[in-house]
Amino acid sequence: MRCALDGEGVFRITLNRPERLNAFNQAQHEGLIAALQQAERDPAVRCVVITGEGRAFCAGQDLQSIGDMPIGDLVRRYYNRWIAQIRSLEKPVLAAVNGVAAGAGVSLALACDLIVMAESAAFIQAFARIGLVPDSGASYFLPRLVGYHKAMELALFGDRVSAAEALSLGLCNRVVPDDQFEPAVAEWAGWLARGPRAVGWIKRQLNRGLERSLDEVLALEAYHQEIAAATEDAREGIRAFVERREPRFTGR
Ligand code: T3D
Repeated sequence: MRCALDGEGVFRITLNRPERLNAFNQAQHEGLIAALQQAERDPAVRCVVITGEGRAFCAGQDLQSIGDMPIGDLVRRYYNRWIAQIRSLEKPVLAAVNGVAAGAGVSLALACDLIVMAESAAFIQAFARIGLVPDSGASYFLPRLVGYHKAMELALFGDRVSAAEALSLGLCNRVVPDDQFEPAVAEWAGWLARGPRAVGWIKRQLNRGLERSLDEVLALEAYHQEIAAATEDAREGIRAFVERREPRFTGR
């Protein structure tokens, strides 16, 4: 796992086991959990990018070194933990899917708030192909994104979904030619890092919107609007609109 924070507040987490297509072993799980904790605690971090080293994003569980831990414990202790961390982190998390993602590697991307795919990247719901079931949130994310029947097709057949098809299915936000991938990721990440204090509340609202009743979401929106309106960034945003210029947000 490699982590780097740039001057704009973009914290880049790079899965770094390219010889195994960045498949998860215990050290990689622990590295990702620690990196996400660091992103949560450090106020200088304004946006997180998760990507893979080499030609793959992530091939899911390392099938050559599952270790001694019972699989249920492995899922509960590691996969469930970092999926929940990504969703509850009140900072935007961008998946930069540089290459193929399989199994829990797809779930890692789908748990993120925005997904940019390189044109040559692909998603594979590999679980059933090896006799396992979707985990790490795949059963939650997939039907919400593509509908029940398409989710069943993807989960049961495990076919390779190209980046272009992923885009048309709503499984990613954007597909970029391979030679423009890094600049496109940097542009989006920089824009997110320069966003207002309200970004974390927007993320919380949309997550609640997936699960809660309309009444509960309306109440949460009203509460967040109260505290968002009291931030320096909201004052700056309104001032910038009146003065016909771009706002300069500071995250306060
Ligand atoms: O089990 C539990 O603990 C529960 C949790 C489950 C979560 C899951 O993620 S289950 C799903 C696990 N993942 C897979 O089933 C995907 C396995 N990999 C593939 O199907 C293919 O590698 C890809 C479609 C991703 C890419 O294919 P290709 O042809 O581009 O590459 P390759 O030749 O298959 O792989 C390149 C190397 O990476 C190769 O090693 P080698 O021969 O060069 O030494 C291959 O063994 C290795 N590799 C790829 N994926 C994994 C892997 N090694 C270990 N684990 C992997 N998942």
